[in-house]
Amino acid sequence: MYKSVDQFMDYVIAKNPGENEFHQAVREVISSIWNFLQDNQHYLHNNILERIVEPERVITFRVSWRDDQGKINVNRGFRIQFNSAIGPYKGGLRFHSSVNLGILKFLAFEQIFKNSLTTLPMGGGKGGSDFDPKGKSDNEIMSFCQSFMSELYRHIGSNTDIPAGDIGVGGREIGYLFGQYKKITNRFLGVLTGKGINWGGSLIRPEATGYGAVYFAQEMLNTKKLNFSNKKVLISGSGNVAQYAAEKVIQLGGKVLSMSDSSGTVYDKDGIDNKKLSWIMNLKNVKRGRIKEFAQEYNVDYLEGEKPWGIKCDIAIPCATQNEIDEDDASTLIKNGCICMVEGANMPNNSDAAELFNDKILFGPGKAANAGGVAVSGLEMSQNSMRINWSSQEVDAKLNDIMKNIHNQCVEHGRNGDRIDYIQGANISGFIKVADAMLDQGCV
Ligand code: NDP
Ligand code: 2IT
Repeated sequence: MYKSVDQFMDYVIAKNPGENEFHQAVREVISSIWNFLQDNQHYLHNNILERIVEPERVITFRVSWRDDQGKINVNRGFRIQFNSAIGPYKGGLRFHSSVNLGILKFLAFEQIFKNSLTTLPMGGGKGGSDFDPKGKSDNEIMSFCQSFMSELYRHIGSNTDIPAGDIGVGGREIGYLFGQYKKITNRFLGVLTGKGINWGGSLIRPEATGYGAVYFAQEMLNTKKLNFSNKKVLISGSGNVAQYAAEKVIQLGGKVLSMSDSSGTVYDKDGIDNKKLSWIMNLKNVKRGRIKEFAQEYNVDYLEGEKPWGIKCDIAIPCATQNEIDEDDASTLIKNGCICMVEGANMPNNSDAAELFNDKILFGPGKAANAGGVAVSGLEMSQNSMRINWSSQEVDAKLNDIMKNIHNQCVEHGRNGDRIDYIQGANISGFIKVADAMLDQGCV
């Protein structure tokens, strides 16, 4: 039996060398549930810890595809089927040049607890490729997606593993992946979520992660009798999650001061309003341009190569990628008056930054705050099984309820005097359901 978090982490690190993001995600979960485990020794006696950090299955495969010049390119494809104790594996696909085994294992590990928090029956998985979609033609994206699915199809299924989008995978990619799955198997199944609305998709799935993060923030603010009205909000990223977080903040009367991409940040002192946001959506989703073009079009500041965290704000919603905020950024944000940090992205704060925020201000960890996306994916699966479609209002109301429920779970297991430790609350709640299911199902 492990005597300390450090001793357990020595085991994890020795067994998974070089997978830094995975170590980071595991350490966060294990340290925040450690005291709970000491009071609930049956989890330790049944060795749930070693079992829960070992993926049930890891699949890697070659993806060969032809570019527009006719040259054959090779990428690596992955699917991590981490835990199926409470439902079929469920989680997104990421296409980004940085993708490697350690990053996908961190994402799949987080997904186990996130999916558990949603209250829906979904296990944890993640996948993707080191394919870089930047600058690729539509035809090249399709060629890659078809080749990727030509191998992935044999490992997934509507009751086995249901992938969706993540960085670099949106509606266009899900369409090409679904088309290839259907062609190979001759089956029209709910085997992917984030599908187009005319062929099995759910209303509100594109909006769900961003909206859900803002609903979660509203719940956190509410514990202090605060709300979004007239609050200055920093958003990073300008993809799916960022766009709909911005849309909801604007609807609730907040002022969105920034958005960004990997090249830099736009700082709009007047606030990005609905008209400007729809310009950005067209830029990113249709023209596939850079955020700098927004600064040129609307004559606002462009901070080349910078992140938004030096700008004074009340609320920060990072929606780009992991470890985009370090301890210095966190100190600056707190010093500048930030009262609430909501993780739209997965693990956007490094460990030191997350700890600082969690001690000092309202801190919504990703596995709770961004669970709205996968929650509505779960609702898409339900609609597919029933062969019906719910209205936007119905799905949005269910999403709002789910985010409130996740907030309640964080309060239940994270209350510490008059303070709520959301990291502890989310991890303990997420863990109990999965660990109990593993115990029920025996030594598998
Ligand atoms: P998109 O691909 O739609 O957008 C990603 C955005 O983040 C882009 O603006 C991109 O800029 C920026 N970005 C990506 N990587 C980096 C990097 N290494 N450095 C700086 N900027 C970067 O992805 P999503 O909006 O779907 O995902 C954003 C985050 O939200 C991720 O952490 C994802 O895991 C998480 N998430 C997504 C969910 C979903 O349903 N889509 C659900 C829950 C969490 P550029 O174009 O220059 O690369
Ligand atoms: O990180 C995430 O939760 C996602 N990318 C969404 C996963 C999903 O299955 O909708």
